[in-house]
Amino acid sequence: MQDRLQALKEEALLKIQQASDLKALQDIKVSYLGKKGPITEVLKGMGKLSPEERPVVGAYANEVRDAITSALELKISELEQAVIEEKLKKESIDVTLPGRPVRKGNAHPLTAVIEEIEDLFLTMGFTVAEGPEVETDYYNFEALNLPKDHPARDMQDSFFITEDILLRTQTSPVQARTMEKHHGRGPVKIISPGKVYRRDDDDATHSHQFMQIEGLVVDENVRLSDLKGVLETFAKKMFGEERKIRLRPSFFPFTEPSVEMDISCFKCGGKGCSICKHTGWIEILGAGMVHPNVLEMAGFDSKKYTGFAFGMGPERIAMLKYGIDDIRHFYTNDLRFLKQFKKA
Ligand code: 2NL
Repeated sequence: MQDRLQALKEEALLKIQQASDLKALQDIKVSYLGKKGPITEVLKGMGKLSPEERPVVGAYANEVRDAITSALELKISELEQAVIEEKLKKESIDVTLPGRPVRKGNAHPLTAVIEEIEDLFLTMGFTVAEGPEVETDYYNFEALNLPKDHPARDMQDSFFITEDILLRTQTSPVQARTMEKHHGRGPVKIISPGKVYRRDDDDATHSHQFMQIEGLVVDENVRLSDLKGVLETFAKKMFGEERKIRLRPSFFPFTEPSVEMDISCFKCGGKGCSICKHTGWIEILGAGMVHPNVLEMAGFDSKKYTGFAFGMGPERIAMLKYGIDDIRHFYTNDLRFLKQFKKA
């Protein structure tokens, strides 16, 4: 009986050794250790043995079963490990391969210029303020010292939606709204970039829709010299440290006094060329000291507070800076134009 068990053990261990998949091992398990398997058969026949032989054979039968069981378990885990390794090998990726190139776009030239100007004023302690493009007559005109029927309203021919609502003609309403929110307490120090609308026939230098950046500072003891200092810093940072500025008297209904600022020509340095129309100077922006009526209407005591404000057109600045000859290029989205402003 022991010989028979010994033979079964060797046969089973050999088959286990040779098995190449989990299914074959399962079959071996069933055929050797199952209820109808040879080992069970042997154990069933133990009744015929003498009482002395019985425990010896029983113990050996158990030993054979354990040996087969552990050989099966070992082989199963070997095969499972092999399956995992095979999978890992097949699915491995080469992390050193170069990736697929991502095509990078670039900011629209107007966006780039506006962000450059914003950054510049942020370094001088300004914050950026925004507001609605559809405005009331009050914020767009009246709060800025332009009562109904004031002749200066003609300077800004407008798109009215109703008698009282229009597309803003300037970003000044943002400044008026911001001042109101301060409830008569300074300081206010903001720039307001954004889209504005005026009734105009489109041509190389005019558009019915364009961008504007305005700035406003309101506090105690703000003077024209402060305006000059801030705008000179802006001109130098934007157009080169060697720029000179010049202020000429002008008129805006919301400022008094009002000025126009020129910069010395960055192309010819002041000698005269086609960019500066042979004057040596280029007009860049309008500015002035905030009109007392505007301060009072926004809730500021004009005896205590003074302020300066300015407004510029980013299109004009971008056209000068990059030598663009037609404002319509900014709005027609021709990729041959837009792609020229990719940064290196
Ligand atoms: C120009 C001129 C300017 C302002 C805008 C302003 C705003 C408030 C009060 C006073 Cl709330 N002024 N804005 C002042 C002077 C000039 O813009 O030529 N823009 C393109």
